[in-house]
Amino acid sequence: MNAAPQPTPSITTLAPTSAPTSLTLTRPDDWHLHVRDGAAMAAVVPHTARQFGRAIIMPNLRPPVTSAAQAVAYGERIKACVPAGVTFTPLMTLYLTDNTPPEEIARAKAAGVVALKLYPAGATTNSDAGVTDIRKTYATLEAMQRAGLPLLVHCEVTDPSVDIFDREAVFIDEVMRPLRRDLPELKVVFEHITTQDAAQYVAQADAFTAATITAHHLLYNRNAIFTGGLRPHYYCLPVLKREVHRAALVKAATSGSPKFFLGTDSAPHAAHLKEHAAACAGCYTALSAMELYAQAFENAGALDKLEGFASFFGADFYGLARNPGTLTLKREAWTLPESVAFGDAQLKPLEGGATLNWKVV
Ligand code: OTD
Ligand code: ZN
Ligand code: ZN
Repeated sequence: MNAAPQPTPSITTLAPTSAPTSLTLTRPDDWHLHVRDGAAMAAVVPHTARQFGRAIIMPNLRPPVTSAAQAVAYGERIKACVPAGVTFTPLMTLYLTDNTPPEEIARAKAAGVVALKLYPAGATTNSDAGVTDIRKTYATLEAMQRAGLPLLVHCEVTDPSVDIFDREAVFIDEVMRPLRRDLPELKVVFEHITTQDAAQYVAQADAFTAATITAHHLLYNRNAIFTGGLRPHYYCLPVLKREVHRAALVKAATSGSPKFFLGTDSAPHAAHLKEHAAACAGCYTALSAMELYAQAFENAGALDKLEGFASFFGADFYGLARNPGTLTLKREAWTLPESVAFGDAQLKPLEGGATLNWKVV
């Protein structure tokens, strides 16, 4: 059934006069982040390190990060981009392929790698080396289950005959349910959920299954991509869905359930490759991540639920200590820059040029 057309949600609403003017949280973590490499990485890492104590670093470089040794080297390159005096720890992941040897899991665990990432081949940016059939990886997944290393999953089928708006829901039945049946004690994170189907699936699953939710999927429905012209900065994968799904994600994120936690999926691309006939997928939100989440939670009247979502539940699921220290946001109108330097290119943050209500102090 088609819902009535909905306006694109405006991210800012007027706060009631009784609303808090500042918000102090245990220092949050970002459980899903892309930082790229080289000069691009040097431009974006400080944005995340300013707000978050840790971030799970996605391994979809070219070539992908497939071994423990590559992950350790990449982690060192990231640490070299953290501004002096700032404490920030990148949490490294490996890119699962059809050929990841089960023996790599012990090496990964020993090297401090925290998870492996499953990209169905062709599902998103730099996923060509991804998994063609999950059953090919079962010996490695069994080693992960034994080692307690979580599997992070981009949950979309890639069959071109499946409508792009249905790919997540179809993945639940075709891949997720069999996976959960075959490896019930493998910790699995359903990354960047975008549908009511996924929110319900995760809410009803057992404690071995959790999900991350991005700020952009909480703030916008798919109308945002088509408002006043084609808007490539709102294009990401999995693509924004209709309003009923956005509302379900807000309900999940603000429910207080420890199965849902913060993962920005901030995915920087040079502006000229976003504003292109074949625009790259990905929204850059790291520059104002906590400000965007605070707005989404405030719009839902649930600022009191932000700390669990941003600072507690992810660490608890991964079996890591919660961060020491705090982060304070102030209610203060400020204008997000339209663009920032990105190596030799420019990077346009989502909502660049807009006025935000919350500001990280
Ligand atoms: N989605 N873009 C990217 C990754 C994510 O699926 C994702 O995790 C990217 O550019 O790396 C995007 O739209
Ligand atoms: Zn993904
Ligand atoms: Zn991602």
